[in-house]
Amino acid sequence: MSIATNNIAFNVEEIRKDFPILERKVNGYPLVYLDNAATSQTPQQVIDVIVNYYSNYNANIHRGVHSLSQEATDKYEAARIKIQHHFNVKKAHEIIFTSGTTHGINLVASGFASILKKGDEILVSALEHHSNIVPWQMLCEKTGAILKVIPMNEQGELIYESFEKLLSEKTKIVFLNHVSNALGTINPIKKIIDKAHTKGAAVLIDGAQAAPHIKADLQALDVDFYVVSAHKMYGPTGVGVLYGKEEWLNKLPPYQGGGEMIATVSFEKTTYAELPHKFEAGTPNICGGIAFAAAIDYIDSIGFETIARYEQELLNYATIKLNEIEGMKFYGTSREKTAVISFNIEGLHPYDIGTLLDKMGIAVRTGHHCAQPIMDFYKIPGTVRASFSFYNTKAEIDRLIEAVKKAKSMLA
Ligand code: C6P
Repeated sequence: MSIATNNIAFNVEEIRKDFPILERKVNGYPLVYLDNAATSQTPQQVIDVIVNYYSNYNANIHRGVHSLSQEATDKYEAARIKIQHHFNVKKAHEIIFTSGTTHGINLVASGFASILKKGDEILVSALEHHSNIVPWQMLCEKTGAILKVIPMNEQGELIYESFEKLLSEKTKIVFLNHVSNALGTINPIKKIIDKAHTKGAAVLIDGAQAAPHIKADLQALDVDFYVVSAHKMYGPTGVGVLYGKEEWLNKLPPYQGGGEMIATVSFEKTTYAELPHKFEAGTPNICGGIAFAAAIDYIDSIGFETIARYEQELLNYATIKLNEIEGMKFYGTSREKTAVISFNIEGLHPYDIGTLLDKMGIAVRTGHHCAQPIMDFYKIPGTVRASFSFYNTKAEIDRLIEAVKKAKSMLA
């Protein structure tokens, strides 16, 4: 299948050749990988960067005078700048390397312990992944701050009017995702950020599910913190970034102590390094950071506009086809959504469907998707979630449909 875009012709069959894993079989069937929201697959271009790092210049960074260390340091810092430009961030030191989204959120939540006092309020959306709930609950336990929840509607959208009512001078930070992992809903983050700022509240956006699909301009958004994971952006696991506005990062205390994050150490007193090193204790995932930048190059070589257009086409096709199956119920029907379909079939458990799909070579996620409050809202134990990427095809969606029908007849 090939679609015409501005001036590039996007040929999915050519793209698929970049992903060696898509060649493999699972349970005797060619793999249909529809679990991209959990982790995306890695193109050969990124795998090559990883192999090259360990084959040619593996060394610790920022500390050696020797050539390998210098080479690794240069590539790692170049990766930071690539990521800075990708997200249109003003200063490179506002990009902090982390092990992923979860790490980034914990870093900020833990730092806010020194800012919040008893009775302060923090607002969370009802659509969050556990990573963007639990660290804040822990913060509330520590500080006596109060967690308030912005509710959602049946379509899986935040109720903006409720957010306006909950927001007050007592609100110190608002945190929500750009895109819901369980439903695919794209949240109106710009509107929320601007409104929160009128009351002086900071805003943290969990961009884990948006980053593979939407190019966020962090200066235009005027967001205070934005967190992502490389492994959902065609990069490796164990690396991500936290963006923080310089003034906020200066206000927060270090998260972990150790090497790299200090200026001077004595038994009497330690002083901390400047940004970004203040938040980067210990040896980082050097290869991961460099490969993350390569993944961004890869995405850019296709282009976000092309990706969005193609993935929306897959989403529309899959939604229409799945909807023809009797007993089908979708969760998350927002008009603004990424290519994620969460569904159940009347009378069947999502886990049983997922297990049978796997037997037919189709990888989806089943369960609560680390978003139990969303499942509680719908009063269900979980859903089957098919999440699409630009390397998926309509033929693969046809296989999903046939497999769901087969699973249904087997379980009936
Ligand atoms: N969601 C999913 O299947 P980490 O594990 O730190 O890279 O990302 C955590 C995380 C945070 N926020 C959102 C919105 C997420 O979707 C995720 C990861 C995966 O939906 C694995 S649980």
